[in-house]
Amino acid sequence: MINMKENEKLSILNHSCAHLLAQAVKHLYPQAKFWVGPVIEDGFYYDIDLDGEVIKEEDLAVIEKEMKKCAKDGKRIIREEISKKDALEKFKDDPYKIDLINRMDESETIISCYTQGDFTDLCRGPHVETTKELKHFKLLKVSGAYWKGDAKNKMLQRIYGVCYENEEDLEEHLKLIEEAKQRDHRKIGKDLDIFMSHDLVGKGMPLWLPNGALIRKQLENYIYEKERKLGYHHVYTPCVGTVDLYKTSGHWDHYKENMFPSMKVDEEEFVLRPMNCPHHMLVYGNSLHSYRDLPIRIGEFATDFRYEASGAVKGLERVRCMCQNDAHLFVTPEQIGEEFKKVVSLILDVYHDFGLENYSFRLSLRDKEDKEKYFDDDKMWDEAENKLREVLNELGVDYFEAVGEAAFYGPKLDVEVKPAVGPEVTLSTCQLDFLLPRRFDLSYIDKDGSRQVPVVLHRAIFGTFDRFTAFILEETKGSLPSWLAPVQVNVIPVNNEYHLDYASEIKELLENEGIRVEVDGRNEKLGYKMRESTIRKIPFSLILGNSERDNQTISYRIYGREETTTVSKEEFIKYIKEVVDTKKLNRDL
Ligand code: TSB
Ligand code: ZN
Repeated sequence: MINMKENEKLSILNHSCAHLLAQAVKHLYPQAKFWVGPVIEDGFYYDIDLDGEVIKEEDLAVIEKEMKKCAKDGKRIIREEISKKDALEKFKDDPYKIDLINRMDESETIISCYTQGDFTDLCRGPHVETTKELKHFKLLKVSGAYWKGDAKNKMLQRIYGVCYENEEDLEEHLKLIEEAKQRDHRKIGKDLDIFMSHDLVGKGMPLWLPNGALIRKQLENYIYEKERKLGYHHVYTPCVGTVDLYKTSGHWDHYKENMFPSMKVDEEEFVLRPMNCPHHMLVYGNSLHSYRDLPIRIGEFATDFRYEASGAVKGLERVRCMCQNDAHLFVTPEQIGEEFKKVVSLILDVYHDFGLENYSFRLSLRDKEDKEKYFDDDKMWDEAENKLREVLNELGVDYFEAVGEAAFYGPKLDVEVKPAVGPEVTLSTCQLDFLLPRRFDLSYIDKDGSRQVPVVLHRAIFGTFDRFTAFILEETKGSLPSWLAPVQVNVIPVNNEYHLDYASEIKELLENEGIRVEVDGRNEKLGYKMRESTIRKIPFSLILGNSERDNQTISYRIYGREETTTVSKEEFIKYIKEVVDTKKLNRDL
């Protein structure tokens, strides 16, 4: 999709279309007041205050019609420049415009307005010459948006739209939107019974249904084995901590706005934890360590709670209750490079296993000039940053350097992915930390007997099981590799009367081999059951009729393929076991 913000012509077109939208809304809803109407990556929006009236999706067509009518008039779009004083007078009845004017830079003594027909809006421009140029547009959706993005403010209505130079480009855009909708994990998650939400549980608190729980369990087993082989030690720690714990870690001062409020129980004041680092610091500190013991890798599949804005929560991708695939690695300063390399290698290894290719690395570094944000130890920062760069170059991975984006406690590497809908998100992360071990007074005894402070690497390979599951559902469009699929084999007897026994026998054989299998013994036509198997995206559908029963064979069809293959039942068992055990990707079947 073209980035509208980066294409000057499309940007002007979309911005002008936002004005056209406002003009049409003003005709239909005379009480409307307008906040801002910017161009975004994939079109434009306008935030509107309708004084209590609510615009629904079905109203968009009516607004669109009015827009077409306004555009047809072919009014010239006229720019006018006025003084700040005159602008304040002109818009005196519009608190939103007054707010905008007052927020303008002192240097902006001249303010521009654009008028088309009966509609004038405050705007820097530029715009198209006449409204006639606005022909190929579409309104896409409407949602609530707090004024200035602050939940304490009034809820405005945000109408989204898009505008192109020609109909073909618009059609192409709408097709991509439709495809993205189909690929959205919220739709797949619902269609395949993977997760649900309920108001009684709360926003951003998804419930994993049996199918989702099966997927998650496979992910857990998979990464647990990888980590165990790499020398990780897994722990279980409570998903609450006292406020004092988070004061010690510094989260209480620096991360409080992302935390749920505290609760008092007897004499203790608890918070639901937003991160697991403090608990793992205490686990490390529970025993004495020599330099010989390091690196020490403490892992946990740990539940965390974070306050995410209600407008930001999204399916499994952005939740308020999440489970991190977390670990904290305690290393000597000399071990930073080697350990970081192991983490990046693990990330690459895992992404390879899942066949993921659409991701990018982002290395966040400090801004050397910003002495306030970053703790002042240039030597330590330089060494660490150089080491991370070195490792990435050695591994031959491409990465983007984001200067000034490091946390105050150290540089980090993130893996970014693009969901079907919405902006990029971080999946894996590896963050260096020089401060936290100090705050917890952690140490190890060095070669010379001195007491040294370890460096910590925070890392999450899947990020959270929640976000990773969302992503993998979108990447595979719900057609998961067999080892992850909740049901791996669907056995379909051609005719229940004659073939159900054989189907049940095959089911038992497969089950004994650890395969997740179901028999579709409903009294429905074969075609119907096959279609259903496809809708459920089950990797293998077995079709068992007379020939299969009499010859003790199996005919199977792989999801998304046309052909049916017939093999002996022993051969099939061997085959499916190999597919599952080697975690074969669907494209390699
Ligand atoms: C890696 N303390 C570190 C940890 O040791 C930490 O918490 N890092 S984090 O804040 O970046 O979170 C780890 C990962 O959790 C992120 O990379 C991201 O993939 C995932 N994540 C963060 N917020 C959410 C959320 N609201 N919903 C789902 N996943 C999330
Ligand atoms: Zn951490």
